[in-house]
Amino acid sequence: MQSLNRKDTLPEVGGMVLVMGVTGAGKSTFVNALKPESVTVGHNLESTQAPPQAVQIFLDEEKTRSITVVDTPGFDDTRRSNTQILAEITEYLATQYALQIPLRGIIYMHSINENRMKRSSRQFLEMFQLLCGDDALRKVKFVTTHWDNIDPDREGEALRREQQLLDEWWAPMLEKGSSNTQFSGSHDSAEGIVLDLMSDEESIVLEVQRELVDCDMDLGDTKAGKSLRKVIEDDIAQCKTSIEDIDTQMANATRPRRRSDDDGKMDRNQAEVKALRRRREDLQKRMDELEPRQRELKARGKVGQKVKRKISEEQKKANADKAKGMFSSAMEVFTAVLNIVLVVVSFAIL
Ligand SMILES: Nc1nc2c(ncn2[C@@H]2O[C@H](COP(=O)(O)OP(=O)(O)OP(=O)(O)O)[C@@H](O)[C@H]2O)c(=O)[nH]1
Ligand SMILES: [Mg+2]
Repeated sequence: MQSLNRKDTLPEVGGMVLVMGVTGAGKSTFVNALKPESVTVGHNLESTQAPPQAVQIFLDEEKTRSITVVDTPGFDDTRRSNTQILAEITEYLATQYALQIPLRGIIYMHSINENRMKRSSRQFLEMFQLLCGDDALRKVKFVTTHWDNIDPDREGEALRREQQLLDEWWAPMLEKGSSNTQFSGSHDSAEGIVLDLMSDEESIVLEVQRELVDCDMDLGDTKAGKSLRKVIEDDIAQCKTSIEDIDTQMANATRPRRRSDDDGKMDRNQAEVKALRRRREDLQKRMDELEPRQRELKARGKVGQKVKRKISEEQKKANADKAKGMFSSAMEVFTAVLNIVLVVVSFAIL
C-alpha cells in the first residue's frame, strides 16, 4: 500500500459508519435525522439535488471522539449503469480505507414498502456481499425504513414482508453475524442504530478495500467487479441467442408461400414479421447499451491508486493550510476527495 502521511492530518478517533442501499431506501433521510434542526450545513445545499452528506458527531465536549455517518450513492440501475454505481461506491470505500479511518459498521437500508424484492435490490444485495466479504458482516446492520408510512391496517403485511427479508434474503448474512432493526424515522431511532454499531471498539476491513487499496487491483478484477462482468456477459449472450432465434423465426415467416396460401394467412405473417422486427430492434438496442458497459468496467482501472493520488493532492493542500496554522482532519480530506458536504454536529449526547 502506498504510504499516506498521517502526520499531515489530525488523527480520527471514533471512525465512520457508512449508509448503503438502493435509491429511495431512505439513506439521506436517515443521515438527516441525525442532525439537530439548528445545525448549519454546506453552502451548496440550495441545489435541487442535495449533495451527499457526511454527518460528523462529536461525542464529547473536548472533541476528542467522533463518529461520522456517511451517505453513499444509491444503486439505481435505471438512471446510471451498474458499473458507474460500483465505481462510485468503491471510491468511497477505498478513500476511507486509504485514509485509515476506522470503519465501525455499515447500515444497509431497505424500504419495507417494497412489495417484492426488485431486480435492482437483488443485484445490489449480491454486489454488497461481494464488496463486504464474510469477515465484515458482523458489523453490518440491515435496517428497514418507511415504517411510519405504513397504514395501521397494513402493518401485518409489512411485518410479513420483514420476516420474508430476514428468512429469504438476509439469512446468510445474519448467520454470519449481521443484525437487523427497524428505523422509525425519528432522531432517537437513528441515533440508537449508530450507537449500537459503536457499542464495541471494533472496526472492519471490507474485501474490496483489500483488493483495491492493498493489492491495487483493477475494479473489474475484484470479486464484485467480476460478478458484474458476468452479469453483463450473460445479458449480452442472452440478447445474442434471442436475436438468432428471432432471425430463424423471421426467415420462416418470410419464406415464399404456396399459391394455396390464403390472404388471411399472409396478413398474419406480415403482422408477425413486424412484431419480430420490433423485438429484434429492442434487443439490438440493449446489446448496444451493454457492450460499452463491458469496456467501461475495464476503463475504471485501479480505483485504489486513483484514490491514493487524490488523497495525496488533498494532503498537499492540507499541508499548506498547516503552515498557516490550520489543521485538516482525515474526515475533511475524505469529504474533499469525494466532493461531499461535511456537517459537524458538536457535543451530541449519543
Ligand atoms: N415516511 C417515510 N418516508 C421516507 C423514509 N425514508 C425515506 N423516505 C422518503 O422516501 C424518499 C426517498 O428517500 P431518500 O432518503 O431520499 O432515499 P435515498 O436512499 O437517499 O435515495 P438516493 O439518494 O436516491 O439513493 C423521500 O421522499 C423520503 O422523504 C421513512 O423512513 N419514512
Ligand atoms: Mg440520498
